Amino acid sequence: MNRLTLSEQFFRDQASAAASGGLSTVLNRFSLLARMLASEIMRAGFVGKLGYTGTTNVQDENVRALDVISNDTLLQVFENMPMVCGVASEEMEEVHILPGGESGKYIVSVDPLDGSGNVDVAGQMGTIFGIYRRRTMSGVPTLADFLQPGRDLVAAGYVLYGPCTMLIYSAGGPVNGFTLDRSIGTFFLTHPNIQIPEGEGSYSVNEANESKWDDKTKAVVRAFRTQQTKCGKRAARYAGALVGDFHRTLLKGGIYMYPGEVKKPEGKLRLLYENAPLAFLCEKAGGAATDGRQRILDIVPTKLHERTPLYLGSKGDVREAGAMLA
Ligand code: FBP
Repeated sequence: MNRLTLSEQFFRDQASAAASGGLSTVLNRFSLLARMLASEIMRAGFVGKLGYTGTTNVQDENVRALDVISNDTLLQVFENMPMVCGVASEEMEEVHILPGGESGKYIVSVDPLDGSGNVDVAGQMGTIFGIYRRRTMSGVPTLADFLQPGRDLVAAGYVLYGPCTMLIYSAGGPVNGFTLDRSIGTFFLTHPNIQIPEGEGSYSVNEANESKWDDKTKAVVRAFRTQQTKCGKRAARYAGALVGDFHRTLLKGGIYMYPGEVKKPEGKLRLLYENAPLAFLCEKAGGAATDGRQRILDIVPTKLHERTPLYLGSKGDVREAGAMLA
């Protein structure tokens, strides 16, 4: 079967986005990063890279060897790449200015290895990325170049490392899914123009956190759990990796929730390189994404590692959750 390759699709998107030519090159770098990390994850068990480094990151989370490897690989892939001037990463406290990228017109925000807690149980993991045009014209990018709302994303996507490696992205048009043929190291189009189903699927939330939620949040989750929602019955599914839970929701429908807590109203997930890129994809696929009250894509970050609650998935599900939280 003559399947479209990822590179061919990038060029088509670049033409339709009237992009200057840099965008497809930047997207191709994420394809390279995906293939490199897929290989690292496959070998981690054999080369003793499953464990912790003994350090903590800016999120005050224990850092695993693969977290460091993923971030180092990200920086390698974008070094000496004149289209990109800077990188924001979950694993780095400050933005990373790329040497020689001063004239680059894009910045990237990345969660290099999402769901890294799954690494030693061979669970799903992922990489999440967003691509913005810088706001300043040239020179060293400023924080303002990174603190942009998701509605200004030029492109966003994620890589899913699971039984197969997939790359799903949108450059402003349809959401297209590509599957890696490891034998030749090429991604092929397998899921064209993904549209999130309505009225079916699963609800996905870590219910062990229930005692930390306020009453309205408890009521929302209880309604889904007891199949009392107006938007239809849902199965319970939770992979413990945002990319895996979102990918299932995108293809099968339903809702993913990471609510805020009474003592941590901002929740756990990060706006810039987790919530906004996935919200961008979710809306392009016909779904919705909020923090429980407002559209994720309208939230302007004030800090690089800002967190927000996250409700994303089928429009009807997210709307019903929002109505109960109001
Ligand atoms: P990182 O692994 O990139 O820190 O992402 C956070 C995350 O692992 C998500 O992938 C996942 O959805 C969530 O945390 C799981 O959190 P919890 O263990 O509290 O349910």
